[in-house]
Amino acid sequence: MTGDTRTPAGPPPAQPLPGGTAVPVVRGLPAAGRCLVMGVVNVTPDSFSDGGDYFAADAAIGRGLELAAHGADIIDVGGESTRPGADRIPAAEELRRIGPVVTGLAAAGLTVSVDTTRAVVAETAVGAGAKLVNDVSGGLADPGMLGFVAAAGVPYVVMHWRGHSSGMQDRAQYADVVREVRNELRERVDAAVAEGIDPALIVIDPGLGFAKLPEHNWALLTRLPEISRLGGGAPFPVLVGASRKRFIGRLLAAADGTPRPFAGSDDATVALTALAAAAGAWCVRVHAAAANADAVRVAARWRAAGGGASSPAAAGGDAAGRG
Ligand code: PMM
Repeated sequence: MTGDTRTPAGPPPAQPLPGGTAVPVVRGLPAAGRCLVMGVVNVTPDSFSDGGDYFAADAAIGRGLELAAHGADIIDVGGESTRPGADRIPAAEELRRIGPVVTGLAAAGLTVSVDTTRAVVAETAVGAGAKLVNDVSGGLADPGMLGFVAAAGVPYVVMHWRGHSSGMQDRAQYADVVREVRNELRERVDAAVAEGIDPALIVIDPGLGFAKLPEHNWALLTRLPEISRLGGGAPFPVLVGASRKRFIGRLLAAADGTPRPFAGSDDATVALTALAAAAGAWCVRVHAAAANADAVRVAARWRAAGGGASSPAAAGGDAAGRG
């Protein structure tokens, strides 16, 4: 077991709420005193729920503006589909897809995140105004990624990942999913810090649906405070990406077992947003913003009134659960 790597910079500062609870603040990103909402713009022809809808740059920029108008605090722009089984695209194509969209949304004054595993794409996006690098591989896919992020000094999402989408579901094998995801995330955080990334700029993400079966996703969702501490120490901010994922469709399956299509899973996504935010999540990544923006406000008020886990730190390691 490795030690707490955040001692040089300490845990991320927290913003107090009326009830004594706190949500983490990440330097350079919005601080709202509540869980943030990240709206998704997939500039892809083949993403799971919205593939093809925003493939043209104008449509993607319009969608980003609409999500912001609906209450998204951050707009996450991605050019490569990560749905299970997806094949990779060349970096040049990924750059062609996201470049004008990041430029357009940043020029409009929005806080833009780039969803990429490639250093060259992250670098171009940050040059075009992106404020956050969201790397679903946690630095595993491209050996140049951690060095770039360290040099750029931008916030970085380290997601739990076990391999590219084409074969990842074969890797959904765990004896204790929470412990293993936590330990694997800690290894990636340690690697990021060793490359020079400021621990206060690191956000962690359990990677729902990435090398995970539904039962793995549910176990991770219910133990976010424990995951945020990576097994010990002060909590990292946690990003949760449950929106429209297949495990929700399976939960809501018809009587004959047919999974609910993603378009019918937005209400359940909102329910998960409220639960995750009440448990202390820093941000939720969602495809539809308005109802999720309401849900994070409900959760903030809930926490301020003393409901739910009081903070990730307070609840960490409480395996017995809370009543
Ligand atoms: N999920 C997808 C893409 N990017 N990024 C983070 N940090 N966390 C996630 O869970 C995540 C992600 C896949 O979802 P989509 O293709 O339906 O948008």
